[in-house]
Amino acid sequence: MSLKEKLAEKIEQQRLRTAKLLKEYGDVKVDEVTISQVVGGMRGIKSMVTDISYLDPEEGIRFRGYTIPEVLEKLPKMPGAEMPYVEGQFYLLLTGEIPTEEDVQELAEELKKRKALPEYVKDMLRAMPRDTHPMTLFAAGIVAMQRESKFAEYYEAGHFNKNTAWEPTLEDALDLMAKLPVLGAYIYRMKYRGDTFIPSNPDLDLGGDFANMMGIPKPYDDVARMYFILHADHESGNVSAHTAHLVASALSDVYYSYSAAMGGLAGPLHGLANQEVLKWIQELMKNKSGGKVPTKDELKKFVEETLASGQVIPGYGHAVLRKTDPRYMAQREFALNHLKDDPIFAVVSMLFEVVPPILSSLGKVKNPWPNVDAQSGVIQWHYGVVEYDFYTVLFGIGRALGVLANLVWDRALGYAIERPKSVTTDMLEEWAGIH
Ligand code: NMX
Ligand code: MLT
Repeated sequence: MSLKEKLAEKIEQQRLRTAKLLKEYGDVKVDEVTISQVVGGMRGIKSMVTDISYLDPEEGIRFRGYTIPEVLEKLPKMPGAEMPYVEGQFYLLLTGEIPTEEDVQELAEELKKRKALPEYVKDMLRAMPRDTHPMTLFAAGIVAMQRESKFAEYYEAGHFNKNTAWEPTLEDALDLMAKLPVLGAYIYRMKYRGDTFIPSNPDLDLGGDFANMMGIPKPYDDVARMYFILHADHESGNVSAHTAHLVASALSDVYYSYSAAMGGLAGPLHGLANQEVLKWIQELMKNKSGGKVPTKDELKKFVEETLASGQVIPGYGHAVLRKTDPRYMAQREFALNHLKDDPIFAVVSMLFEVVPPILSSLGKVKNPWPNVDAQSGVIQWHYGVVEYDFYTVLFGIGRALGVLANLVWDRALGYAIERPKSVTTDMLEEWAGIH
C-alpha cells in the first residue's frame, strides 16, 4: 500500500472518531482557565489536539506513542548506520505506523524526486546581504517557494473541498520536506564556505545526503539523522508547531505556515537557544578560563553572573517538561560514545551538575533541568559546524517532519480556523472581584 493509500485509510477512520466526539461529546469540559494562565502565555491550557506526538512533563516526548529509545531502536536503519533513516521518522509521524524497509525506500524515492531547489531561490539568497542571519535566509527561502504550492493552485482553481484538501497538502509537505535539507546546506555553503555549493547525491538517504551537501564526512550522516529525528516534534503547543498550525488554519499553505513557524523558532527562548548555549560557553572559555575547561567554581561564578545580569541560562528550563529532556539524554549518550574527550562536551557535562541546583535555589524556575538545546550545539561544533548561528536552521529542518505531518492531518480532519477570545484587564479585575 502506498503512503497516500495508507493515509487515506487512516484519515477515513480518524474522521469518524473526530466527528463522533464533536457531535455527541462536544460539551464535555476539558479544562478550566485561570487568570495566571491568561496572562502567563496560556501555560498548560489544554486547547489543541494532535496525535503526532505527546509530551509528558515527567517522561518527555513520545512520537506516535513511542519513546525516543523505542524510535531509535524500532525505525529501520541502513546497513552500518548507527541512527535510523529520517524518512522512517517522517513515515511514522504521518501514518502512526513503524515503516518497513520497503516503506522507507518508497518514501525516500518520493522525496528524492522532489528535492531540487528552484534557481530563483538561490538567486534570491545570493542577493541578500551575507551577514543576514541564516534563519532569515531559511524562512525567506521557504516563503519564496510558495509559488510552487499545489494546495494554493488547487484552491485558486476553485477545487477546495474538505474531503480532498489534504491531498495537495500532502504533495506540498513532501515537496517542502525534500527541499529543506538542500536549502539548509545551500545556505551553509553560501554563507560560510565561500559559495561552494555541493550538489545533492541521488544515491543517498536524507541524512547521508545532508552530510554530503554540508561537506562533512562520517559520522556526520548519523549526527544529521539523530538531530532531525530528535527535533521532529514536541506536541503542538510549542511556538513553532503552534505558529504553523495557526497560520495554516486560515487555509494558508504549508510554505506560508512553515516560514511563519521559523520566525518563532528563531527566538532565543525557543530554537535559538542552541546557538545561545554555544555562544555562552565560548564566552566563558575565552574570558573566564583562558580558553581551557573551567573549574567547577569558575563555572558556578559564570552561571551566577549570567543570572545576576538578568539573562536566562540557555538550554535549561522548559514550559512543560519537569525532568531532564530525553532528547538531551539521547544526544549525551551519543556524545559519550563519540566525543568523550571534547573539551566543550566536558563543559556541557559540568553544567549538567552545576546549573540545576543554582536554578532550583532561585525558587521560581519550574524546571531546573537541561532541555534539548543544552547538548545539541557541542555535537555540531565537534564535527566542524562551528558557525553556531546556523544551529537553529538544523532544528528547523528536523522540526518540519512533525509540523508538516500535523498540517496534512489538520487539513484531513478539517480543523477550524483558530481564533481564541481575548479579554481586557478591566474584565480580569472584575472577575477577580477587584472592582
Ligand atoms: N534561566 C534563568 N531563569 C529561568 C530559566 C533559565 N534557564 N528558565 C526559567 N527561568 C525563570 C523565568 O525567566 C521566569 O522568571 P520571571 O518570573 O522572573 O519571569 C521563572 O523562571 C519561571 O519560568 P518557568 O515557568 O520555569 O518557565 P517558562 O515556562 O516561563 O519558560 C523557557 C520556559 C524554556 C522559555 C525558560 O525555561 C527559558 O527561558 N529557558 C532558557 C532558554 C531555553 O533554553 N529555551 C529553549 C527551550 C527549548 N526549545 O528548544 O525551545
Ligand atoms: C520544542 O522542542 O519545541 C521545545 O522543547 C519547546 C517546547 O516544547 O515548548
